Amino acid sequence: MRAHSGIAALVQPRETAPREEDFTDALLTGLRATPKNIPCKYFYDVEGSLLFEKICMLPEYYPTRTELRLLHASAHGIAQFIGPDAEIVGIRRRRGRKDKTVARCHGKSARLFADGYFRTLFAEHRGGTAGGLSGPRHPADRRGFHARFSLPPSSGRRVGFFPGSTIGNFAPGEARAFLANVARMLKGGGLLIGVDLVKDPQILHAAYNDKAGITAAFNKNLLARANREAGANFNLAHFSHYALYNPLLRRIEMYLISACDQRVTVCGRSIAFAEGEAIHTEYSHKYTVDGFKALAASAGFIPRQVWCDADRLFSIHWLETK
Ligand code: AVJ
Repeated sequence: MRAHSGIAALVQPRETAPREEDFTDALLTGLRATPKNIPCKYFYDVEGSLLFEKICMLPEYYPTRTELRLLHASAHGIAQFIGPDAEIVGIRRRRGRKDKTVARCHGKSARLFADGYFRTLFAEHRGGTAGGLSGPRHPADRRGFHARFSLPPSSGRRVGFFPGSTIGNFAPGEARAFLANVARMLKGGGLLIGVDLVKDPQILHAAYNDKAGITAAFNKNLLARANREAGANFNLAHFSHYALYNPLLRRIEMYLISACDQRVTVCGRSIAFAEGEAIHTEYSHKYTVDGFKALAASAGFIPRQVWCDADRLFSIHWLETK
């Protein structure tokens, strides 16, 4: 399916039809498991998506602005690899009926983001000027996406665009499986993917423990959402945000920690929490440039180019399919 703008959504074939009860089911399953967990895809309801947009603008959260600057600074080189006749495909992971509004928001901002960026890329590539586009924009920024350029007609060569280091939410094995799937869907084309890098743990720690407490609110929103949508009665004051960088597994690990022995009702079921007990909520894996290239190669891609910022905080990889 090709959108009018030239940006189509690539839907993962493995995803099944969404159901209303998905969140409640996943919540009950996760909270009955040992250790307890809530899948990170449930962060992004309307509240959570707004909190995430705030995270992206935090002084400590370097990935978004670094990636945007890098995309802009590397636009000419990126455009050379993409070529003039590609069909740019935004890759989305999130779907779900309960998440419909959110999915729409996400889809829309992702599309605006990709559209704006690739219009800039192509305009620069062809020596034009992108009307109204003077620099990198935050995805939430609606200004600047009205460039008068249209993408060149598609020759059927597909280029995937997967920014934001969302790939980091997968464990490396899952990431390989996901990339192998994407490689199949993009056969004959390529993938432009943003990947957060291994770095000084202090920088990582600060990025997921911001002073304003927005990441804590984002994490706790899972419990607030459970109260709103899954008939739960979590007392948010009785849980705390805990995020750390695990340098051996090269990932941020995010948890909600129970401050006391307590029982919480979720959809009519009583769940016990011991003092200090953790609910795992997210992993955010970090890669070295070579480590990610090796992962991409093991998924069937040919790594062709990498762009990094001067501080080596973030990377953008151009991967080709065989
Ligand atoms: C959207 C998955 C890339 O891992 O940095 C931000 C989500 N979690 N702060 C990340 C997130 C806490 C983000 N990703």
